[in-house]
Amino acid sequence: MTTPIILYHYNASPYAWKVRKALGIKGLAWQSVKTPVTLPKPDLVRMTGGYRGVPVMQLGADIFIDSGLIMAELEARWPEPTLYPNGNSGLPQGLAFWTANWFTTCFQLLAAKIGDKFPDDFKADRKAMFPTIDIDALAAGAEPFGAKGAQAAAEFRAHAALVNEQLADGRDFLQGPRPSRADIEAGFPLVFVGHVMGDLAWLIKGLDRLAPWFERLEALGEGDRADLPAEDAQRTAAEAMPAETGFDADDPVDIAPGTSVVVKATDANRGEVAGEIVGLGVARMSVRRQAEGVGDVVVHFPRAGFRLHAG
Ligand SMILES: N[C@@H](CCC(=O)N[C@@H](CS)C(=O)NCC(=O)O)C(=O)O
Repeated sequence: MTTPIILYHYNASPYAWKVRKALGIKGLAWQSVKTPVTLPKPDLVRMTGGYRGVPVMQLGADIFIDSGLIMAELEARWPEPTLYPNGNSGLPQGLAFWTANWFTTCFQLLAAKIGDKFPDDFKADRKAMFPTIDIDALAAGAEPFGAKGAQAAAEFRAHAALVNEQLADGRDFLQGPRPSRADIEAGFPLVFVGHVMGDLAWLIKGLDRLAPWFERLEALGEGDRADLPAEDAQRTAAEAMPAETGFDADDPVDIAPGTSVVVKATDANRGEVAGEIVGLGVARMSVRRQAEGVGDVVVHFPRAGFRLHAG
């Protein structure tokens, strides 16, 4: 029996949309464990040990953090149809770092438009997670020129124009006739504005290739979703053994297998995960920990964007 794919997420999460779109391109069946939008997220945190971001994937007793690492694991285990047609596998993964930058304009736009209506618990939660984004100033609208959020909108359009330009020769998807990771990365800021804010048209006015391209992307679906109670996901982990992990002795970080560590994201306060380092490689690091009521799990993190701290 193949290991079921379990995704911890919520529908409005654009980062989770990326993974759902990868599942759609691959036509995979998967199980959905819903998390709240703000803390507390007990079912998620029980498995991760403290990371509170979304999406997170569980395969047996292995827990994968971050949309990029999740898609890499999906590609490794279910290679066809590929997310990387024509051998384009390196830089399309790197696009995640570009579109994460583009995505900051989306949150700024949201705060500028409706930040004054954010529920208090949501605002406090996001302030704690993104201490560098001043939601109140954005909501108050300190713009020297134009309407509230005008400069975030202009910056959004500058990024979106790159996608429009890539589509200029009439191709269906960014790398040709087949959808790829590049489409997923470039699509997710549009998801936020389209799904969460509900008004994409004005922002992409004049960028005429974007709407039909985004419709093609949406038409790829999300694979075959079934809801799963969190307790069933926990039972799956309890009955499984974590996979073996490699340990690169030449890693720039000088650390012995089994050392106690704490792992944290570098871009925002997404929580800390404490455990014993059991895997280290150029693309990922893995920490073994005990999940309450479940037993041993191994939590996998990408190297880019996460750091090891003394445990
Ligand atoms: N680098 C992470 C970023 C994930 C992220 O920012 N997720 C948002 C949801 S779209 C989040 O964690 N929001 C706070 C939360 O859900 O608690 C990834 O690619 O998975």
